[in-house]
Amino acid sequence: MEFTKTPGWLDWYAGPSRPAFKLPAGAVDAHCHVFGPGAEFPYAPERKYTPCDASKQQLFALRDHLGFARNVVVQATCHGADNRAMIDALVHSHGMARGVATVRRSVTDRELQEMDEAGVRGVRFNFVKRLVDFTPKDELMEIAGRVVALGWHVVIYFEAVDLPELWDFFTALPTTIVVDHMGRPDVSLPVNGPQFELFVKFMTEHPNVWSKVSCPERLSVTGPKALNGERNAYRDVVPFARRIVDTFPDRVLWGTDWPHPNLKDHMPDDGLLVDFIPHIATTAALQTKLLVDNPMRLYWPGA
Ligand code: 0GY
Repeated sequence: MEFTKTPGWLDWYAGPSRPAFKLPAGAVDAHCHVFGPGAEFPYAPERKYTPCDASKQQLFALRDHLGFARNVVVQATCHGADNRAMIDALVHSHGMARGVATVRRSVTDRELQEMDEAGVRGVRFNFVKRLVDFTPKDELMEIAGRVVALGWHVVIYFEAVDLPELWDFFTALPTTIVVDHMGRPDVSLPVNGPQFELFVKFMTEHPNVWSKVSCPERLSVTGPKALNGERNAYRDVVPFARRIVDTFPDRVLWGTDWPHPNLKDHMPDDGLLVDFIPHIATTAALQTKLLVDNPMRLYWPGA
């Protein structure tokens, strides 16, 4: 099937620079996606955007270029609950990728079991209104109750202003919870202001909550511009991500978010994104937890 990309939507950045920061051996890119290719894995009819294709081969080439060993491929909303493209990437990764799926309550136990065998380890609940239509919370709770038996976790994606309303639902989930992109704080507000304090409280009071300290390119107001010619892009996001890494070093993950859906203003150089890491995880010990120990514990326990 032929698909036409949503107008204004930027293509992912071909030819990323080589990072100056050398990733620790065994580093995991714990948040990335594949898109299609649409001719092989059609985009979902209910999607809110049509991306440009971003194949598993291109994802694996980026992994090798940047120096990662493994990927966690997260189901993107443009594929709805049709997980075939993501699962195909897992199956062709030779065990070097795990997945996070989107499922509906109609999913069968057998389908969940097959996903588990392919390497799926979680489901994603998305509350970002521009990306998805509303799914009733009782349906999501029912799904969480089923996947807990498989040892899976729930990935949640929401915006900071919505955390108060979602709090009771999130804190009732029976699984480990992984928050995408620190719950999307407004980084023009103070890092110790009420909005981000609520997120810190969420993690402090609930030891089953983890956070991806990823996506500075989406959160940043100052943008990719570096100071003094250094590779220090997205500086306004640093205090937020650094606070989470320093406070919860054993419950943080990092990912590129390649191929960066829905970006219109600028498309990040993934090499520059990797160079963001030492600004938020400032010691070798923190970097190893963020990039190796934590994702391995969650996605490849015992490996
Ligand atoms: C991300 C962020 C976004 C999109 C999706 O599944 C998706 O379509 O997650 C976004 O637009 O903020 O993590 O990929």
